[in-house]
Amino acid sequence: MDILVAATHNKGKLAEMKKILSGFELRSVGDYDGGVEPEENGATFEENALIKARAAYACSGLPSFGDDSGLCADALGGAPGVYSARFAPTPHECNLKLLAALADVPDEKRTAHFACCIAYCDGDTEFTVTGRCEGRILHAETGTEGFGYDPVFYSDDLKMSFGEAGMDEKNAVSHRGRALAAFAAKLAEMRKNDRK
Ligand code: ITT
Repeated sequence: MDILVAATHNKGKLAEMKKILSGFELRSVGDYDGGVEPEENGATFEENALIKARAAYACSGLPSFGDDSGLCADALGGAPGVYSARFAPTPHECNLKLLAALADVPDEKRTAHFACCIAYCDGDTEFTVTGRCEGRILHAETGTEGFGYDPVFYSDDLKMSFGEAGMDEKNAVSHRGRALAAFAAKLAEMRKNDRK
């Protein structure tokens, strides 16, 4: 089975990736880099995904991919966006800070989306794919499933918060699920071309 190194230290993300890329032996970059993470100083999800994929390839020497993702709230001009992971010290505090920032914002202006960019790097080839999902920010944390901002994000597709959705339900519509599906399709195309 082909090996792919996932440039993430986030266990929630890795679990979702393993489900969707089940045709690959997925390893975590943590098995190679001793926990050292590259500085995600890109201005876009795409730049950060490439930084992660290149760093994972540099330390593993194996085909690697990195994902950068985040939550963009329209009423906050797209924040926290690429700063989603650094918005506050813990995921719960991130949620509370977001809810406080939107405290006076009415329902119709609480629209938001999750975005995910996946970058692939194997020393020869690099490419990126993206996925997004639409919804809005709730008024309180709802549900205990998932991770990060899931409890405050109401999914337009699922008609419930990601915090209430099972992993399979979330993967079917989520930004990462969609980006991973596009990524899996690209990998399949590459494999097919390699065999020609
Ligand atoms: P790695 O860099 O090790 O992959 P990370 O948690 O720092 O892990 P990102 O840099 O991609 O990941 O930061 C994205 C943040 O956005 C993440 O920490 C969550 O707070 C949030 N996020 C991304 N996808 C999410 C999802 O599906 N559900 C909830 N929150 C999510």
